[in-house]
Amino acid sequence: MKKLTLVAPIMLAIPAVVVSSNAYSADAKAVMQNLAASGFVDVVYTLSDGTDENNNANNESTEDKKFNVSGELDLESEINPRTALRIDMDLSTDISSGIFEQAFVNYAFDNNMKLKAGVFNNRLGFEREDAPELYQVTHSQLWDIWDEQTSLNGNNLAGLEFSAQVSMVTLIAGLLNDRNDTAENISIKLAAEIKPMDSMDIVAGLISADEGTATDGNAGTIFDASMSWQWKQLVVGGGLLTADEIYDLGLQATANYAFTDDLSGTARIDYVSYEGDYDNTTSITLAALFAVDKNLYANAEIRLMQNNDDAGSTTPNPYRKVGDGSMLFVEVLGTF
Ligand SMILES: [Ca+2]
Ligand SMILES: [Ca+2]
Ligand SMILES: [Ca+2]
Ligand SMILES: [Ca+2]
Repeated sequence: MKKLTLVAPIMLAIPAVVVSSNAYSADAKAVMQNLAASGFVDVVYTLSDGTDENNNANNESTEDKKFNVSGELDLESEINPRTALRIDMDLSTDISSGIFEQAFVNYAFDNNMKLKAGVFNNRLGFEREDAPELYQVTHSQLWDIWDEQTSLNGNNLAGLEFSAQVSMVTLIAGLLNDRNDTAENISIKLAAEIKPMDSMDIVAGLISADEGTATDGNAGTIFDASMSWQWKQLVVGGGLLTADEIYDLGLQATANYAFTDDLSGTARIDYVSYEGDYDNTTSITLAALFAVDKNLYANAEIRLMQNNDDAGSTTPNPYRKVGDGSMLFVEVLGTF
């Protein structure tokens, strides 16, 4: 689901070791020799008609006419043919900067059985974590629900994930820290990735969590199923999500068409219905992605959002992921 193929990470220049050869073990040397660095810088300019979610007490948009800059520095190393390490650091100017997005050890028992330990991306859901992996600028409401229902930065999990591949099916079982970081609780993940053909991916599964009280914002166990399918220059895909509490049903569909090697267009619709008398929320996105140069991309998105609390509730929907209006995003993305 990468929006454009990213080049292989460049090798990090490692200064020559001048101390005695005993200073590093053979394993540590191998780690350094196999170290690869990659990352990105993401600049987004936002225009809002003033009715988005990010309004202050005077009902003015706090995102309107603002530049938002974030980035990431990733390191990856293969210690030996069976074992790989990866660290992704999220960087920005706010308090979530310098925090692990991912930090894990991946051990392969053989070609088909693997164990991952640490902090890592949640593979459930259609959309991936980072800007270079998205066709448009914003994440869908379904990804935003996963983000909110995981206490770590983004849609990420901490613990162990064991996977076993049998033919076209990979089964995944995870023993995780509680998704909401509730004391003395754990979360269990059960999922399957199915690849019926090269051009198609299907992922379905659940992550358990304690639903807590009716008002704590914890949605409990979430079930998610998504698929993507590529046919020539067209990629279509989408997903659905449901939870014990709060979210009755989330739906999302995306289509991306590559007009040329450098230019693609994307249309996305998402929809969420909620428990109780809150109205559903819908958004429609149209986006264009242009490769300006190698490793340099420009993206523009207009997002139309509907959130009309008219189902009889006098309190605004506290769980909604979009406002009621329209926003325009222009993005410059550099990768290395
Ligand atoms: Ca990342
Ligand atoms: Ca990230
Ligand atoms: Ca999160
Ligand atoms: Ca709850």
